Amino acid sequence: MNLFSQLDEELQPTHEVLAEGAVLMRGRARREDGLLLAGVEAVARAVPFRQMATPGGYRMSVAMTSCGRVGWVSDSERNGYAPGDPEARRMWPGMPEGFRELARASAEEAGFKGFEPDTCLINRYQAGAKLGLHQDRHERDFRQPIVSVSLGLAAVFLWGGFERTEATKRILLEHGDVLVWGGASRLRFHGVMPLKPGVHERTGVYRYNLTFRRVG
Ligand code: MD6
Ligand code: FE
Repeated sequence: MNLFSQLDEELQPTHEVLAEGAVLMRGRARREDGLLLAGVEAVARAVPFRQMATPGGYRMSVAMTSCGRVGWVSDSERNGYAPGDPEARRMWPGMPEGFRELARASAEEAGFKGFEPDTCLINRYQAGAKLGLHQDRHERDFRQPIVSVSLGLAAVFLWGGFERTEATKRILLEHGDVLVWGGASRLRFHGVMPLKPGVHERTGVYRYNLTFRRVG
């Protein structure tokens, strides 16, 4: 290995194609982590994280908030996108500085040009929190990808197929990893295994996941 390829490896986040339309860019957002975490903090000051109820009558172990034109709302009656949090009686704040640009640039690097997210959902996990297998299908146009950014403690992501019962692959998502998925992979089932307890130097006992979407 010469000096240049060594430098190249350190500077270029790796692009790993998981399946058609799905690209994992390890470490892609690491150098922007300060900006992103400051943004998360600002959003949570406007509309605090909370563990929402599900239409099935459960309480999610993951706490959520959102920013952008719309955000995610779930309660015992319904779930979907809404302009604000009905419990906080607040509109979602705008996307913090740098969010939109990171999403747009990451999508483009993965082959999705012209991605203009209108929301960013923010998930906060603490030890034991998990997300069951699901598809993301409340957005209008499935030709638009989703850009997912992981911060803080690492989590095991379950990467499935197009039926809930299909076998899943396990992918470790670490601080700064960006996963862009769309195209043929857009409706794959996926989830997150219970978070292992730990302490991360940037986020303490939490893992955050930001998903940028174009809802409509
Ligand atoms: C998470 N992510 O990583 C949960 N959905 O905490 C998701 O559910 C997700 O990462 C759609 C696209 C990318 C994702
Ligand atoms: Fe999802």
